[in-house]
Amino acid sequence: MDKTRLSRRGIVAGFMNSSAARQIKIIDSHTGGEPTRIVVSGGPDLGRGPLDARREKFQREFDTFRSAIVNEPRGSDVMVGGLLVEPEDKSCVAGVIFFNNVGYLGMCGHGTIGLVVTLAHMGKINSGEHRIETPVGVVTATLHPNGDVSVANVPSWRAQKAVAVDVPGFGKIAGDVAWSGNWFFIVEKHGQDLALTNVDQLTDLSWRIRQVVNAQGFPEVDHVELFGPPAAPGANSRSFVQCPGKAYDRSPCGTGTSAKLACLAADGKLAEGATWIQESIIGSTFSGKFRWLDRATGKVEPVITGTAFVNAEAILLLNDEDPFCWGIR
Ligand code: PYC
Repeated sequence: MDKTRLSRRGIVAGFMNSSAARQIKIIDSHTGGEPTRIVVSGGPDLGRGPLDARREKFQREFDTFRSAIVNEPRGSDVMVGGLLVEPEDKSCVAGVIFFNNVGYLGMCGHGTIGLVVTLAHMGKINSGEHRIETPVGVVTATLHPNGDVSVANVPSWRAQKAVAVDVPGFGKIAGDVAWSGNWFFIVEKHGQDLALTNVDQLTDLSWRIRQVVNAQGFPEVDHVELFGPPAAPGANSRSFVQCPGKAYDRSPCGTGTSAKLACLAADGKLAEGATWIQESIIGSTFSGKFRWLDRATGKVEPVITGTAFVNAEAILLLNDEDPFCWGIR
């Protein structure tokens, strides 16, 4: 019997024969409050080859699958998915392609921490160092004996300092453009209270910033990060990070913290190896530090450390006859 599809004949006495639907095995976790859904099996076959090419194939041929996994009614705007794939680089324990409610990510820091804890939960890795392949390069993750995970991210740098933009309704704002596996616009002076009670205003401001930054010669920037004073004891800074699909990151954002570290390094505001504690808008924290790769180009290797918890193992059922099977988009 073909168990990959459910036909009308599978509807018996008002309930569906769900065993006949396409089955997708997932493991969910959250890292500092930000969810990650790893697709363990049942995902599209993207073949072999470099992960950036496989990500393109994912987008070109299987984008409905992305939406089915992370969008409502199974997911939400804040959910980040990760498709587990065979790595091309055999020194890696896994390959992963991260995606969200609107598209694909180069790297995802909170997602990599979630992936590492997921792989440990599956019995695939023990504590120690593990290389993981992403579409933008290999990252090295360390699962510590206490369950924390450190991720040495891809080379990161500030591409442009103090880009001035005129934001409708908010006025002139300046920010830095930085790469850390995703492109960020990083703003220190914005006049906003970085509080959960102010999320609607922060969302509105960040979205407007992104539109003007994109129009002003940086079409690649799809994450906006606002920084301010911390609330958590011992933290250096608090942030609000807006993701490409307008949801805000509940974690301090691994690639966002990496981009911030690259800017701090470029400004000489943080010494190589010194610890930076980044707090999220909900009060969760990552610790970060960096190592210089090339002072001339400003390239650093950021390392971020955080904690994730596995909170679900499930089989998603994709039934073509469900009008919202492929997600609400
Ligand atoms: O942790 O890098 C991150 C991230 C990117 C988007 C959401 N989280």
